[in-house]
Amino acid sequence: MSKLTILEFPDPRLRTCAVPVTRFDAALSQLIDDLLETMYAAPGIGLAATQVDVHRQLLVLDVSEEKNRPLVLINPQLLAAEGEQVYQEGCLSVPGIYADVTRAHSIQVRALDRQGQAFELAADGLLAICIQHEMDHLVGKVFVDYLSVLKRAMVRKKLEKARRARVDAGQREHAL
Ligand code: GNR
Ligand code: NI
Repeated sequence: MSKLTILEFPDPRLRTCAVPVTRFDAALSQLIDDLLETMYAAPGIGLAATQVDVHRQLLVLDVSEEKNRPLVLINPQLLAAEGEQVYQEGCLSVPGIYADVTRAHSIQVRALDRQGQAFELAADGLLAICIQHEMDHLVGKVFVDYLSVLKRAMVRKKLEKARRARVDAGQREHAL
């Protein structure tokens, strides 16, 4: 198992559209385990392969309190969506930024598991939010895309400032 590096907005690679998974082999199983390890370590409640620069339709989730209910969705398809809910979202690819996003309240999804077996899942609440958030990543979408142009510009500025502060801290350390 190994922890993978998570891409950060506005990295253009986050805009890549993922292709379907076609091979259900040991390499895929390893990738799934690495995604889960990376998600739990972050810590996060979901992670899409796009975020670790692997552009295949694969995502992992765990919205349980005890962090013992891993879910794996491969080639997910939205079958139905109903209602609305607003939730303050965050993203491991947009660290330190939180904003309200409106999404469907309940969804029905069809996906494949790690063996390539099809299954259907009905979700509402946080699980539905998380699945929609991760499926967005697979088509190159990030939650800040739902914000106004002005708010998105503010997010960009805030992240750039944080990045500069990190670089400066690194250089000071280097000078010592
Ligand atoms: O860890 C995460 N928390 C979260 C909170 C509210 C709405 C969505 C999420 S997903 C996020 C992990 C992540 O970035 N997945 O892509
Ligand atoms: Ni995200």
